[in-house]
Amino acid sequence: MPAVVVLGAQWGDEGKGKATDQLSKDVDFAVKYNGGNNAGHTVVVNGETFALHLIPTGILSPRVTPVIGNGTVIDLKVLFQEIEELEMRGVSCQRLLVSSRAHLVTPYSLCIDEGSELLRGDKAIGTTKRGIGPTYAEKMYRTGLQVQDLFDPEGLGDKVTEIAKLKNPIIEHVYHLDPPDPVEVTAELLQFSERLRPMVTNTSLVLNNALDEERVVLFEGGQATMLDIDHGTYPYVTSSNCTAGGACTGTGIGPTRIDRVVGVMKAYTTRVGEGPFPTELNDEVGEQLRQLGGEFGATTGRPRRTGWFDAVVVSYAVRVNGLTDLVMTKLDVLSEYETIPVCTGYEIPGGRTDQMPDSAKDFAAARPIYEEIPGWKGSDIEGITDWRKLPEAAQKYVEFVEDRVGCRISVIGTGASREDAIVRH
Ligand code: 2SA
Ligand code: GDP
Ligand code: MG
Repeated sequence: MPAVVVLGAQWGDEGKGKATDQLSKDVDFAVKYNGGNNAGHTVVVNGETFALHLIPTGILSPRVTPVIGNGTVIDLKVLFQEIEELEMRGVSCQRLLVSSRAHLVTPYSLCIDEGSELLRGDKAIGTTKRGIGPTYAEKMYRTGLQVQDLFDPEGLGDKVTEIAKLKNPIIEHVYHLDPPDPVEVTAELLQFSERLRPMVTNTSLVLNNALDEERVVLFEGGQATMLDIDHGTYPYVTSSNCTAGGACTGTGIGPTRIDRVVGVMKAYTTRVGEGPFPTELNDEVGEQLRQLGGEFGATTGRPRRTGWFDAVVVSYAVRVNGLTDLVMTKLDVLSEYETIPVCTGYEIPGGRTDQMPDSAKDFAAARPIYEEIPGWKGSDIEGITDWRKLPEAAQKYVEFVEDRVGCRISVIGTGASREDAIVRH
């Protein structure tokens, strides 16, 4: 498997961190292709918990070279904090490479994320307030700052002044926040440039050369299919391409180089932030799932919304990403139920469907149609690593989901630790 993409098949927090960590033992390069420090990937190694944000999860495996690709947005202060924290815990960040074309999150973007969410009131997106959307907006508006700008102090100053000219009137008069001073912002950015310099390179060239030499490259998706700017539940999405295509545009490799696309999904569903969620449980069952699954944001600590597994969502993810395999995580969390509902279709204004509605209005109105699958209540499956040791009802649950989403489930998670998984294929 020279090039494999690992991405979220639902609304994020499916356990991509753990899934990529498990694959990392055979990997040479681990590449982040989208998003920034809105991401939170949790990996438990020998009882120690690591939460990765900007740095690829692959950093935890000594043989892996971690790469932050051009499709990402970087808050330098957060990046160096993360590096320091990892180094203090004995994880070396010496190997980290950063694309010279990645974009920089500035205090202007942080102010706009904060201000616009506040001003939008009940129409807010529920962002992580890490400046992600405004930084991608700057990129598309062609006034963004790239990593390489850090090595041209005069040019950087001019660019920051230009951003301040365009953004500060809005920050001050519309959002009523203190407008950042461009001279201070430039100085703050420049204070990181010499520390960053040894990591900065043409990562597209590095990765293409690595693939030419048949080295194994793993592309780590941030957020998820349903949060993708093009294919997600727009406007309740993040501002990057989380789907498989993003691995190409976000790193500078061609689609013909990708061999496998692995989607990670929970055995149920969660979402953090606003937006439609047909199988959401707004009752004590939802609260129980949240507690059993420990469903709280790995970056913001926000309680995640919870609901039953939605096969319409995941079969859509299979289609838009061209998934070759699925990883099902957190099957152990479902051990408390007599029967487990699985959504296999929706009632929408035009009738019944088992396809993701193309219209946002139809999706917002979708009512789930459930099939009840017998549970394995009373059997503790935590830590099981052998398929044959899973209770038959749990095997049937996995096979039912596999059939409804139309993609093989190659790995099943049975606990948070690195080794808690059943590998089937
Ligand atoms: P943003 O900040 O502009 O990307 O927010 C836009 C939407 O994207 C959602 N989003 C996420 N959803 C799930 N997990 C994410 N990472 C953290 C985690 C989230 C946290 O791992 O738990 O800690 O709250 C993530 N990042 C962005 C976000 O909720 C908005 O709906
Ligand atoms: P990511 O953003 O997709 O990497 O996922 P997060 O790390 O934000 O959230 C997933 C959570 O589930 C983390 O706390 C993981 O430690 C945990 N986790 C992953 N796989 C499993 C599993 O199979 N069982 C259990 N119980 N927890 C898991
Ligand atoms: Mg997460």
